[in-house]
Amino acid sequence: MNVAQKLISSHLVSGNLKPGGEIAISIDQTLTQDATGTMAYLEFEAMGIPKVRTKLSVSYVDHNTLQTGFENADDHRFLQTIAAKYGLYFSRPGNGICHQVHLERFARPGQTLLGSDSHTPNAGAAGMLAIGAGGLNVALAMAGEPFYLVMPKIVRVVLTGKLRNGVSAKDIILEVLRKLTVKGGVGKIIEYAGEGLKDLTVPERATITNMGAELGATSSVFPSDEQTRAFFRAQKREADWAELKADPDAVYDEEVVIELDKLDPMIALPSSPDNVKRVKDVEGTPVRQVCIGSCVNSSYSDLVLAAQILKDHKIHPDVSLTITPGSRQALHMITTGSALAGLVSSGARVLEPACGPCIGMGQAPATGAVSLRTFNRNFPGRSGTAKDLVYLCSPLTAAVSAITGKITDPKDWVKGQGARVSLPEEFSVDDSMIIPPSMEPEKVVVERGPNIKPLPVRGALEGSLTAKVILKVGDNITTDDIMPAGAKILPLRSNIPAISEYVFSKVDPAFASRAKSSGGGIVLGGNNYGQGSSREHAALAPMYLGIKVVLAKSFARIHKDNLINFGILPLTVGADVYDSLEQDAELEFPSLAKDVRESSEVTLKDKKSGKVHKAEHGLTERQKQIILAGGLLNFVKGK
Ligand code: MIC
Ligand code: SF4
Repeated sequence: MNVAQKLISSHLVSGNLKPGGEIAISIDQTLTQDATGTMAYLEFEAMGIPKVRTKLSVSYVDHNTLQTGFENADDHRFLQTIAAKYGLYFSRPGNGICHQVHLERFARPGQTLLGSDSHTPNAGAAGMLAIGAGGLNVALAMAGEPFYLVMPKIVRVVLTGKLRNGVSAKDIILEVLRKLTVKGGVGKIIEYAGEGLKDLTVPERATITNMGAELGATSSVFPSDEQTRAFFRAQKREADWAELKADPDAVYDEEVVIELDKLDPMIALPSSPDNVKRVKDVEGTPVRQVCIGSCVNSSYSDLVLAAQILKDHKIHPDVSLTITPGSRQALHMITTGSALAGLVSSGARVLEPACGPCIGMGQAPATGAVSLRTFNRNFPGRSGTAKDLVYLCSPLTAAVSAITGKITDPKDWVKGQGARVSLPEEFSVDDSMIIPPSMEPEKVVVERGPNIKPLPVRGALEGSLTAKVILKVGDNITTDDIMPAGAKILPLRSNIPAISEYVFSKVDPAFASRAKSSGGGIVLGGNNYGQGSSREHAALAPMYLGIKVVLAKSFARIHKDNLINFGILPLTVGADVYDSLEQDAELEFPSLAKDVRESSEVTLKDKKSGKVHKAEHGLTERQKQIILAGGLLNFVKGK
């Protein structure tokens, strides 16, 4: 067996390892972050279970740390008190980004982790099976239920040779994205192998598994080897380490080879993580902002690497440089070493350990300005500026370009000097900002601010339906398009009526009012609809507005699950049907519930042309029951 198969088979509750079928796996650990966590805990509370039933569950605060009003602070209090009451660890605001902290302090080789954030596979760097999912799926896992998914194909990515000076882990994953695209990983687990692994430290591996999310992959995983052991030793928890390797005769469904010694520094151009070119190809492009951080590139080593470049220079007068450490541990270590001094003297603006600019929580770039970021996503407008020009690259490329003021290939710059940072012998370990669950849970009172509104639910699926296509969109629509984030909208994550006003607001500002005035409707999308984040608000808020069906050429995994979880029927249509339907088309589904129950296809009629089409639902038996019940909560209550 390969590593992924070993992880799955040791947790298999139902199904088998043949790709394409539905399986269920038991979940050892869960994580949530604040922007998805408030809903997840409201959902968990609704299940009436006194204490989480996982080996470990952690609630992080990292997204909504900008407190421009009472909302985020209220949510933090809610999350802290609910964690204390229900047996969760609570990582306080300022302690760092969930994925960074989880890897440092909680990841365990051989175990499973389900997180309500799409970059949860970050922990795959430590030989875990780590999967991102909607908050409701995570709430069910906390209740001890298994997680259902389609058994993925396993892709082996073989890394041969050694990285050259100036080339780093970020360039590896950007190259994988260039080859496979943002939909190339859908229905797959990416497993890394080959001699190139020997030199890759766990934080470097995490850069690669983290951004597997951008491939649409179910997860990404590395074996657990001596590098992993060294990381656990340095984190002072070697006892948590266990070896996990593929058998020598392991088989894979697909294979990709990356020759590390031929790899160049890579860069994703606006505005998709797979729009990847060599840095050389865009060298000289003037840069106005450089941001180093986000869960993909904010480890201690990333920051030290940037500091090594920046310490003897001043940043270009036209560049604003921000540094966001991924965790308090990383911040503490650059503070006690000399790295922070080097960064500060270069002119960097140092932000608190959190998601920050990655999710549009400040640092929106200037109009028409190129922003060079070490982040994982550059979806249009995500930075907070309309028509933004965000490029994604490694910390090395970012640091060098901050000095020159234009996109610069770091390979030429770092030439003779060492451009790697080895793993420290010891990380500075201080878990005092992680609060353990209360010893007297019955005495804990859950604090609920006025921003926390109850969860809306819908009724059972309609027997028949007539509704209008109220929006037609193209390929690769992201959840940032459907339910934007940023400093203004994120604080409304625990208030569905309020946040629903912003559904599709960047694509079509009249969407919410049109949905309300037409009593709901249908959305028509192209390929890979709903790529990107795990935010269930991208399903929950449209459901609140009355959206009943999404027709698309294909769907991204997590968003499809979220649609089903909240009773919106995802239907797949061919290119001919997509082309023939205009926005405003009125569609009739004469036997909606019956079709879902009894067939794999749903019949729909275009009222204007009179044409009858078939759309596939591809739902498993369990998913059919969920959709018919009007969503997962109704389904669970019914059980
Ligand atoms: C993101 O990177 O888009 C987020 C914000 O972390 C999301 C979660 C969310 O929207 O709360 C994700 O990746 O799942
Ligand atoms: Fe936070 Fe950005 Fe990572 Fe999402 S991708 S968890 S917003 S740092």
